[in-house]
Amino acid sequence: MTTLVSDFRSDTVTKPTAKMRRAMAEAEVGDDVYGEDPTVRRLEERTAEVLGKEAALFVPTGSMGNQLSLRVHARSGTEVILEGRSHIFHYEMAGMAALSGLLPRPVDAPRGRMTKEQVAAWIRPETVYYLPRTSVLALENTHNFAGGAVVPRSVIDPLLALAAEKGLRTHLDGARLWNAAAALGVSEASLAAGFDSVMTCFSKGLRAPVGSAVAGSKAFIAEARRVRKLFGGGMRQSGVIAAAALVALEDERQRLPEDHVRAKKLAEGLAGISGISLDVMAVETNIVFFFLEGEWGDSAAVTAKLKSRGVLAGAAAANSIRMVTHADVGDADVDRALRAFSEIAKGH
Ligand code: TLP
Repeated sequence: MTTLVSDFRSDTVTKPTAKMRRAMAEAEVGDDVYGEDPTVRRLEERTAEVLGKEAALFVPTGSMGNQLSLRVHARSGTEVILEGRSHIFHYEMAGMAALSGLLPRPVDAPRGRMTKEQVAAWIRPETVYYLPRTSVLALENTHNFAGGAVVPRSVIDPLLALAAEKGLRTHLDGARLWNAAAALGVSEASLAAGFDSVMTCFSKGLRAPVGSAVAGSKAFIAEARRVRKLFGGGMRQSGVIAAAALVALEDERQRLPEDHVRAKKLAEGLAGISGISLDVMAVETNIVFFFLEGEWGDSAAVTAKLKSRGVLAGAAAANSIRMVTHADVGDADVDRALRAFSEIAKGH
């Protein structure tokens, strides 16, 4: 697909498909705060099934899903262990502190893969009464700011075993769990197994206009429903948006490998340009992170030059850029982006 602008800022920019729009127009709805929206109920049941959990709850955003999960799992004044570049830590407005009185304890892990030893070192000893308690261990899969890195079961299992041994609750930020499952060729349920709660988004690579879900035990979801209301997320005829999310869930997962192939192609092209530092092997899903060296200068200036060539990319830090592939960028957009980078590198 060739468009006027090639938008690689995020997979959140995807527009709903014609089928989603039709489903939205025709959705059977009711007041979901009264539990009367049949489309929301269908989405929740189907999501629980796909994630291998007892129940699920539709929430407006991934951030709300993460934050309400932490609120349900942890008492105020306790600590949450999570990866240092995780979305919950960096991009949710210090939500766990502001909304739930929780203190994050970040662990820096390459590729977002925390080890049992790293996490064990941050768990507070129950025997010392004057230390805060550790309540939750949170993982992210795929790990967005580790470049869409996949976290396999070989990394997850020892962490969940440690959490069980130490009595911690576990949460998975699976905003892009769909991409992790596609990249590994396994089911989403197999990657969600063992976590007390899982958040996932329909609004990213799956192209729904709005919406995420949390899943877990029936008891967890009953509490999560209360906290969703507390956080202002009780929605009314939300079947209108759940209808699009249902189409996303059924139709869009099989398409994700295409995005991964394009991300790889983009990464290979970029790695061949002088002054761009990028590990092509580390590109496992739809996110490409890279660093600019030498002559390139500031990433904000580079993204401005890209924009004037019809290519949108995200300046992730002073010298790094994030580009994300999705359904609304095709091969021609990748070519255009690579052409734009080559021109900028040559100083044209
Ligand atoms: N990620 C967005 C930005 O907020 C960075 C993006 O463009 O990638 N968990 C993960 C891993 C995420 O990447 C995101 C959104 C969220 C949670 C939050 O989802 P929303 O935006 O629905 O609150």
